[in-house]
Amino acid sequence: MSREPTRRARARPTLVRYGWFVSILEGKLRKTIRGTGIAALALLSTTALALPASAAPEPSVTGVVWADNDFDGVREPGEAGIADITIAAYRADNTEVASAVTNKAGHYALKLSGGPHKLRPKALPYSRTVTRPDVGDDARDSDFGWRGWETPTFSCAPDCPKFDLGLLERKQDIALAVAPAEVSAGKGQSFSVELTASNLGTVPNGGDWIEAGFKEGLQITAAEGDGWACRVDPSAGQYLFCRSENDHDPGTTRPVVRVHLTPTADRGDITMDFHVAGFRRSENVFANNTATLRVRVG
Ligand SMILES: [Ca+2]
Ligand SMILES: [Ca+2]
Ligand SMILES: [Ca+2]
Repeated sequence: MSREPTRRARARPTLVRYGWFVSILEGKLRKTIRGTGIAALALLSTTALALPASAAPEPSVTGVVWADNDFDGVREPGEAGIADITIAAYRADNTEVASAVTNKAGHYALKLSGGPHKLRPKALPYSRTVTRPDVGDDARDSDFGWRGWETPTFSCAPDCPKFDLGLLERKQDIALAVAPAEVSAGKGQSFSVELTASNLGTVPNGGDWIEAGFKEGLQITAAEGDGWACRVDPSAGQYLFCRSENDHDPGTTRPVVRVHLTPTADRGDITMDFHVAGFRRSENVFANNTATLRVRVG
């Protein structure tokens, strides 16, 4: 016969300890509920027996939602937590599996097991938006993406990751600049200028367009730029219309649009306004949405 202990024998010390643990629990419970009846005792004994099995805590995904006042994507001292923001967990097919509301300090905790999951704020007040994601130091940066406001997909096996979310004021602001802004040219003498659209706000744009109206004495002959689709049509109300559907993140500029022009007047002081606007929202209320070109002819 082998001298190796059998599987059952090896397991016995654990069972003995387990039995002792249950006995202690039941003893305490009996003291506590003395006189409350056999039925209650039986119920509580069952509860006590179940305790060791559920002793391992369920994994939680945690994080903090904070006010990223300086829009740098990381949390500094003085940037407070934000309460009452609902963070929800979703399966890949967008079925919601859990949600939690941030406390006074901005902290949330979602009990989750398995995966894959992703997190998303369930709704944000309209005045707020999500700060720039994943700028570096993961212990302090915001982890929810700009497109869709979602975290990467993750699994809680064995531990859940930590996801923080920086919020700031929603500000939509696209600026347009023209260079050079002043040109001197004779009749029939072609020249070109460059238009630059910048996102000065806190919200990524899905697309922008630039336009200019007809102006007596100054002809637009062509326009082009990387990622831009341009149309030049003097017979239309929009002399120039260029659109780009590439993403335009806050703090960045799009590739320039080069506009080719030719004076048709003998002489004069002509101004032409170019405007920029963003897709899917009105972006025509800011003064810097317009760039003015001045052409001295003659
Ligand atoms: Ca910050
Ligand atoms: Ca990160
Ligand atoms: Ca982080």
